[in-house]
Amino acid sequence: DPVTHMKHEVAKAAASRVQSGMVVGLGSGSTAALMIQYLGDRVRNGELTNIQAVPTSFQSSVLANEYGIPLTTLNEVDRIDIAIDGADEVDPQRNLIKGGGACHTREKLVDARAEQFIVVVDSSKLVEALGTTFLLPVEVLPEAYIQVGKALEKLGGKPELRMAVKKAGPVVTDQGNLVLDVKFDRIDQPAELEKAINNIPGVLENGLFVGLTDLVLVGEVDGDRVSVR
Ligand code: DER
Repeated sequence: DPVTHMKHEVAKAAASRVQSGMVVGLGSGSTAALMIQYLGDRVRNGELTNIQAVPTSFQSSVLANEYGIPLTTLNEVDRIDIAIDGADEVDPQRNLIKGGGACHTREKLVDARAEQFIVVVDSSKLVEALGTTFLLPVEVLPEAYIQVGKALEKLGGKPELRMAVKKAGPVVTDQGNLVLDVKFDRIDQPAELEKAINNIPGVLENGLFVGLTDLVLVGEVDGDRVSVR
């Protein structure tokens, strides 16, 4: 289907930008998963040598192991040359909402540290303003989710606890925390809202990625074209 085709095109385009010797941040989600697969192909066919990858989730670690991409950790590298990750929304200033896969805490650590942070999306993720098509994910300490929810309401949000599908009860993140998905009508000041939310006691991280994106690769509906923003 066209969306899957777009995801493949941008994932391949992003993976082709990785050069031998690089330290690469591996994003999470379905588009990043395809990128990891293309990267693995390039490692396996000998095109790419001595790269090291920093994962952003259990998902990206498992995929890297599956495709033979050598893994390292944030504390062992002195730089990240390029990070490639998906997004749930991209606004005209290239600010993002991420966290659809509940991986945004480690994603922001890696994406913010990278010399070049490349976002890979299909065109359905492009929005005029953040918050218009996607709830804002907030990772919270389990013992604080009710009081954090109340603080988010004071900021104008409507929080709901993210429930799991293949596990009874709420989604548990790779860090052992819970996720509140918060409805904001339209986020016109993402930088301010990101700071206000992360200042609430009990919040680990929220899905607003402001001023971090260097390049957005967009899979266009007309098939093979990948546009750059
Ligand atoms: O959870 C995440 O942040 C993912 O990167 C998400 O934002 C995009 O996932 P998708 O590529 O499966 O739509």
